[in-house]
Amino acid sequence: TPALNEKTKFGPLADSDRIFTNLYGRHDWALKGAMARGDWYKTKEIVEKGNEWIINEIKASGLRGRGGAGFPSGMKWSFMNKPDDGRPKYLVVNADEGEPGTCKDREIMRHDPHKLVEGCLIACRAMGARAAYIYVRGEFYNETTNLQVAIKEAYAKGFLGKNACGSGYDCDVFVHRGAGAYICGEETALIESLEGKQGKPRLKPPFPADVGVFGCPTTVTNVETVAVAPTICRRGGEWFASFGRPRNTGTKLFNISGHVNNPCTVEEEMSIPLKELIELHCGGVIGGWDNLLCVIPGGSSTPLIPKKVCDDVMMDFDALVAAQTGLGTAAVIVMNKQTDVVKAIARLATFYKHESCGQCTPCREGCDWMDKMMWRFVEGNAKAEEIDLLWELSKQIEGHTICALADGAAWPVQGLIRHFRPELEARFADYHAKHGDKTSAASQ
Ligand code: L3W
Ligand code: SF4
Repeated sequence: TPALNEKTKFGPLADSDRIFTNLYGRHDWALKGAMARGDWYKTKEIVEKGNEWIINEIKASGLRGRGGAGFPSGMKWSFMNKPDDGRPKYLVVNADEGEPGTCKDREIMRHDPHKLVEGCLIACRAMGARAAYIYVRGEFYNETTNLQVAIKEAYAKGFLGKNACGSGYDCDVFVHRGAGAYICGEETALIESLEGKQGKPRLKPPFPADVGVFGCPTTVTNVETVAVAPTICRRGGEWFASFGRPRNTGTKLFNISGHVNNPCTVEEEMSIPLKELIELHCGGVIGGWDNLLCVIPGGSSTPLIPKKVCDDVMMDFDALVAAQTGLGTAAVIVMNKQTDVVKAIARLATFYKHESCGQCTPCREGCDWMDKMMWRFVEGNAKAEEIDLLWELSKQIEGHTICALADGAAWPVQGLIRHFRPELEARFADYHAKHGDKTSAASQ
């Protein structure tokens, strides 16, 4: 373990407190290895305890959705506990991990698929669902294969299917592969896609808990959220809640990429300081902490934060919202001072423009305009007042569309303007000094 700096409050999470013990590929991901690590242990008893007991443990754990929104999981699962109206209920696991920088669910399916499969049974029991669909990103071919093997093993042992684990509860799990569209990670687009239609988001309400897949009550939830449920039920909600701080509890997978010496996916305690996360597990920033420029803390949709914020910020929902960003998927993208941050954000603008499904005018047209402006900003061929124009454009997009893709497109641009306005202005001045009196208008 590397030496910790004096600000350290946390230290590394003990191996005995890790849920994902196989993440680093040290063991057998198949059933034998999984059972040796504690998966499928006393699952029958958990399922027999019933929906209220499971939901109460999840509520006690303080678990919040790990897909980006951080919605309280116990509450979300309890939305399914309505009087039976004859419609079947479904669990849909969102494994369409497309958020740039994010690869935690991929690691779970690759190295710990049984945690997800067991989690499906427990979550289904909690919601009264008899079937779970795992919607996997199309590019995750090998992960889908592992998952399918794990499901097959679970059926062969009687852990799934009729009378799952001998509990008297019938439950099936199916895998469905996506076809590589980012928007299909949005829950209602995912539902449309699962139904065989184009992945275009639906208006909410009605929420999927009322009208979901095939018109039936559905909970769409992230891989990590489902995969931690068995351990929470075995060790108790209070155990999980003992990590982190109120409203921000538990352990959490973090993906750290970009300019660090050792990019990795690691499980840590929620609320760990960002600096400590990077120094403990990634061998620090390339060129040292003082060479840090900024960090995108939660996948590409979350606005960047500059070094002075990174110095002290904790990695949790509330701390990052207070820092005008978000925990998102906890995919930390580190940029050091050798980065052209304007170009990095322009690259993201192109991504969102490409992935917009085109239903909403502010998203379809706005993402295109943001992309055009951002690439002119990269060149420097713009006027200082256009920074305010871009800000205004991003505000016209944010909150005015069917789904959160458009917000996710607007926020990175806003983060850049919020923290790097002087750099943008200097870039424009430099461009005009080199190219004489040409203005941006001439290049449009
Ligand atoms: C019933 C109500 N259900 C809310 C449910 C709702 C959903 C969940 C959270 O966006 C964010 C987005 C991305 N009755 C309900 C209700 N629900 N009120 O609760 O809903 P919501 O609308 O807060 O969020 P969302 O639509 O799930 C997700 C951000 O995540 N993000 C995305 C990352 C991408 C990935 C990936 O690639 N895996 O996760 C990153 O920041 O911007 O803000 O289930 O139905 N009254
Ligand atoms: Fe489609 Fe964008 Fe509207 Fe979402 S916000 S529904 S991606 S056009």
